[in-house]
Amino acid sequence: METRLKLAIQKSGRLHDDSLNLLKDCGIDLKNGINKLKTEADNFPLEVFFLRDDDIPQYVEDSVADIGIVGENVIYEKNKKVTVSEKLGFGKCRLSVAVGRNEPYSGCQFLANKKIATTYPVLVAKYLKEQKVDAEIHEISGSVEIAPGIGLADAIVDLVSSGSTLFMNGLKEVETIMHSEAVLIRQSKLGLAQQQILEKLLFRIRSVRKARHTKYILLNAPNGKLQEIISLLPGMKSPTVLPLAEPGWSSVHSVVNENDFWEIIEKLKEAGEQGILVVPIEKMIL
Ligand code: PRT
Ligand code: ZN
Repeated sequence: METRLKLAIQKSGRLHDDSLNLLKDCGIDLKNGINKLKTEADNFPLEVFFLRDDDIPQYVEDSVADIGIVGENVIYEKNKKVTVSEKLGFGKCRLSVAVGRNEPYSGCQFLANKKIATTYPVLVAKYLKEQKVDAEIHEISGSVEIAPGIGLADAIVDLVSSGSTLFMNGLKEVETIMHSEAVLIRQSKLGLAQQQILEKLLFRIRSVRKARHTKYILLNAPNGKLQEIISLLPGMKSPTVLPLAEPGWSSVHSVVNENDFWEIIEKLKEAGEQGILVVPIEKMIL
């Protein structure tokens, strides 16, 4: 039987769609049946398990799954023996301490002898130990943000992304314990065949992620301005310059990183460029 790599992803929740989209962008088509416990890919040696995110590190540690996609917050809370192979750039959030909006918070000593509600008791205990603060940790399983309002705790530690949950519950964020994003984890004892499939998958993931952060731009310029324009465009190696049918004009093509994109466009406009075409890149093989 053909060797397949077993991947565990979240069954439903915040990481589910982005995990499936990543596979899709990697050109991996899953058979129908994502409502089941597992499915397989049609065109890549991959089997996909759908699980609760909390269970994924354990399944990977136990080699039931070879690899998994899960938030860093879950890995470090569960403290399992798994290796992080790649950051995936989605599911970004932070684990933060929050207190009532009107509390006179001036530093983490405020938490001394207070009750802290959280679903992350391991990470909170580690943080309090590092900060040399003695506090009481109340582990609860959900709706942490309502704990101060109902008198269950003086502070909470929870995941925050936009901050609106804290705001709506009259809380303010006062410390960040860790930043987290979805990562690809692997078990420690992968066989050679699985290792090779993982390398192929990682190669595709990196190409997709590079492309997501990069744009392809095309513009036409009079030859007299080419040097100035080329100096503004980094490109993968150097921009491509092609002659246009109209004498004295060229077409310039280049690849621009998302972070520098607007700055470069502004400079090109200052240099007199107008007809700039920007297109997304599907994959980048470097
Ligand atoms: O059912 P299962 O156990 O699989 O799912 P779950 O309910 O435990 O997890 P889920 O789907 O809520 O989150 C999965 C992962 O997404 C987390 O482990 C994080 O790595 C990541 N993630 C990113 C988040 C958030 N952002 C996030 N904002 N997980 C939870 N939240 C919650 C937070 O707990 C709080 O209730 O969203 C609320 C705050 O959001 P804002 O935007 O109001 O700040
Ligand atoms: Zn969960």
